[in-house]
Amino acid sequence: MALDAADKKGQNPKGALARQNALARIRAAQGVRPDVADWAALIREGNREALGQAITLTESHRTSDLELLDALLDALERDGGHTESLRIGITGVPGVGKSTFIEQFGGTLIEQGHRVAVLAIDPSSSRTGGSILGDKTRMEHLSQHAAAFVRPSPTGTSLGGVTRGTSEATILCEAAGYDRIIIETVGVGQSETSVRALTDAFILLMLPGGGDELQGIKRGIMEMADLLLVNKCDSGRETLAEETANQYRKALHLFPPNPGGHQVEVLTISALDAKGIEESCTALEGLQSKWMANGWLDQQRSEQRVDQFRQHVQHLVFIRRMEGGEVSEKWRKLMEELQNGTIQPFHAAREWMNERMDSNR
Ligand SMILES: Nc1nc2c(ncn2[C@@H]2O[C@H](COP(=O)(O)OP(=O)(O)O)[C@@H](O)[C@H]2O)c(=O)[nH]1
Ligand SMILES: [Mg+2]
Repeated sequence: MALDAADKKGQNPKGALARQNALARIRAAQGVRPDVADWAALIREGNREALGQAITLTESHRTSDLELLDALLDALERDGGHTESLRIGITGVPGVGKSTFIEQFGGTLIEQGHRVAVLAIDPSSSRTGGSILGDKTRMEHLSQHAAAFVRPSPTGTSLGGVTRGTSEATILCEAAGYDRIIIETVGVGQSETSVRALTDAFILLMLPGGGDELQGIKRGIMEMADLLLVNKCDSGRETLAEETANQYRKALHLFPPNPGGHQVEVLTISALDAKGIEESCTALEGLQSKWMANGWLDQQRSEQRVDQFRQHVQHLVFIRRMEGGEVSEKWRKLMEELQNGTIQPFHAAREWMNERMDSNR
């Protein structure tokens, strides 16, 4: 940041020029391998464009991109200087106010001196061709802040799960000096479990009322949460919100003990009126210090690394075997048989795998 400011004032024209050249090389690097050391240095300096382009690699399935990503992560790793980060997952049904909350919460974290990266998993639907929830994932205010980096990432038809690459995007953001990484889930389907597996703390947002039916949120998701926030506690819903919070507090007593060894708190907030945001930050800080003291933060991350390794192996094996396969005669034949119902999906998959194993040998 300080470097950027100096550059803008023309105090460091030589450095600015070198960085501009490096960026131009990264931009132009189609087919040509950009200089990974330069790229890593730009990310370390907090250059947004360099970070953005690196995150784009995490969304790619091309072997050459993944090789580049690997080299980049390696260069960043060797640089050392890791920030003490907290990775925070935010979940809740669509419309509960996740994006609105992140705008406020992120703003408060910045006021407290943190640098905030938001990886919003944008539910751009392959069916509607656009985001179901409008433009909220852009987080207009937060994204304009110098200490924030907001990156919507398409879930679309992602091969290998909604969040493949999100763990690498997190590492890239941390290397760029962001110490609060917020990941917003789509709030539908599988994304909660995958985001939970990438984060230190998981926050569940709920609506006032209907507490006993768990509002379509599966019990399993409530069990994953470290902090519960009843949002929209405003516009005459205050009493209802408090009642709902109490119902959840009671329900939580029946849950198995949390592996982090903490009592899950339930707070009432209004993301719209910025009520209860500081309390949410305080609750989270409390969890972080508790987990640092009892070792849960390290233990959980260690388990997550092993878990991610397994997933990456599966994914890499999959794309290696698939390479070019979709255009083959065998693939077309199996597709036809599947569509006609003359072959069972499991059998077709096994036949495909066997053929690929032979041809890749
Ligand atoms: N009254 C009220 N409305 C809110 C609050 N938080 C969010 N909203 C509104 O709820 C709608 C959905 O919010 P959004 O943040 O996009 O929800 P998301 O789908 O969970 O990300 C928007 O129209 C928001 O303005 C709140 O605390 N109170
Ligand atoms: Mg949203």
